[in-house]
Amino acid sequence: MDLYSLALNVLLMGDRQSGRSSVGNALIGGEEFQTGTCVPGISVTAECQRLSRNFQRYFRRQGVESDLVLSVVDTPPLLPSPHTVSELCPGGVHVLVLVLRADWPNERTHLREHALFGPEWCRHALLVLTHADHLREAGLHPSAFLMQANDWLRALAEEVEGGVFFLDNTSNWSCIRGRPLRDQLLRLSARNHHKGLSVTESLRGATNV
Ligand SMILES: Nc1nc2c(ncn2[C@@H]2O[C@H](COP(=O)(O)OP(=O)(O)OP(=O)(O)O)[C@@H](O)[C@H]2O)c(=O)[nH]1
Ligand SMILES: [Mg+2]
Repeated sequence: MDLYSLALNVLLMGDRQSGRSSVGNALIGGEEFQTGTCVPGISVTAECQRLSRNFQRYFRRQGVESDLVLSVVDTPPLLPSPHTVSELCPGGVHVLVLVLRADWPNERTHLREHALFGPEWCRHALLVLTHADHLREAGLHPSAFLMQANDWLRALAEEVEGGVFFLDNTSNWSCIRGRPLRDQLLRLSARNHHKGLSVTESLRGATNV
C-alpha cells in the first residue's frame, strides 16, 4: 500500500518566558526542549534549536494514509536571523506559531514577523496563548478573555489565519493538548497547499534585521 509523508517546518516565536519551549514540547510530544524559569533578563533558550518527529500514519491525504514529519524550531526571544531561518527551515516555514502569555495581557511583545517574512506571514501564523490555567483560576472563559483584551491583541488574533489556541501545562497537556494543536497546524498548512513561507527576498544573505 502507498504511504505518503508530509514534512512541515514550524517556527516558534515569542517573548522571553512566554512558553515557547513548552509549546514546542507539546507539538513534538516530549520534554526535549529545555523549559524553566530564568533569572531576570536571561532566557532559558539561548539559541535556535530544531527537533523533528515522525508521526506515523497521522492523517489521510487523498484517501491514502500519510506520515507527518514535524520539525519544530525553538528560538531565543530575539528575532532569529534570516540566515538561521533559511538554514533550519529548508523549504520554508509552513507554520509560524506566535506564543504569548494569556496572564500578561498588557505586555507589548517584540513580535516582528513582518520584518522577516513580509506581509504574507499572517497566512501562515497561528497564535498560542499559554498559561490559560490562570484564566481558568480567575473564572475567565477564553472567549471572554479575547473580548476584553487590548486592541493590539484582538487585532493580532484576527490577523492570524490559523486562529487562537489556549494552552496550559498544569495538567498532562503535552500529550493531551499537543494533538489538537498539531491538527490545527496541519489544517492551516493545508489551506496554504503546504507551501512554505520564505524569508523576504531582500533579506536573504543578511545576518541581522
Ligand atoms: N502555569 C503555567 N506555567 C507554564 C505554562 N507554560 C509554560 N509554563 C512555565 O513557564 C516557564 C517558562 O516556560 P518555557 O516554555 O521555558 O518558556 P520560554 O518562552 O521557552 O522561556 P525562555 O526560553 O526562557 O524565554 C516554565 O517554568 C514553564 O513550566 C502554562 O501554560 N501554565
Ligand atoms: Mg525557551
